[in-house]
Amino acid sequence: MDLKNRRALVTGASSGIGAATVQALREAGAQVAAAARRTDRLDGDLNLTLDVTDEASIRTAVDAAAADFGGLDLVVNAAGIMPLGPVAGADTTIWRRCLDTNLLGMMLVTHAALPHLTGDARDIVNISSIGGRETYPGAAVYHATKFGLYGFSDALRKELAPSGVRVSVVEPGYTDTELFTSIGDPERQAALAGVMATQRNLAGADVAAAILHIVSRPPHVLVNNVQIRPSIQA
Ligand code: 8X3
Repeated sequence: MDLKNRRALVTGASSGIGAATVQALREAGAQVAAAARRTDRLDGDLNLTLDVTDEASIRTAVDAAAADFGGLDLVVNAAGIMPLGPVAGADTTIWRRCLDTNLLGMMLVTHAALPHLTGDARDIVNISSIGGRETYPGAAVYHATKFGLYGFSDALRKELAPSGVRVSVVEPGYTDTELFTSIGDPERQAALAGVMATQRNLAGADVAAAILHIVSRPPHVLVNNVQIRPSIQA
């Protein structure tokens, strides 16, 4: 797969699907700006500090990537957290953080990047989840963000189609990442980690391979959504 001449920005690039995507895109020849709060863990051609809950940080990072590469062709919104726990009695500050990270952060990164998407093949890939289509008790706020991501992306795809910018949503199931321990109720996290340890989950690289497939299609092919899950989650 040859992605030479593609200039990419990946958020959430310090771990999990974001980090695997940085690696896969670079191996395919793309120039990659890796962005996250934890810059010591980044491995891009360009490493940028980015807190997606902070609009000024978003504008600074996106503008820096575009300035360094002379524009952008591809944005992968992979920053995300998953609070676990019931709605009743929840710490609502965590709700705000989840909405700001998973939903508003993705929207603002996209907004900041759009004027810089100047190449011939241009893509926005938003990382959702099986949890953007199906729900489980104890993850209501996470589901709200991922259902919201789907709605935003679906409408944006129609808005941008005439301009040639493609918008795709990737919906992974259980993936071995830090997502499940990102925030929230430690007991539920431990229970989920226990379940995940007993089964063969996706690796970040499995999801990155789906992203590479999407962005390497010829311009007349638009992949709306890819749902990908471990076989045991069928
Ligand atoms: C989390 C994956 O399968 O629990 O985004 O919804 S799943």
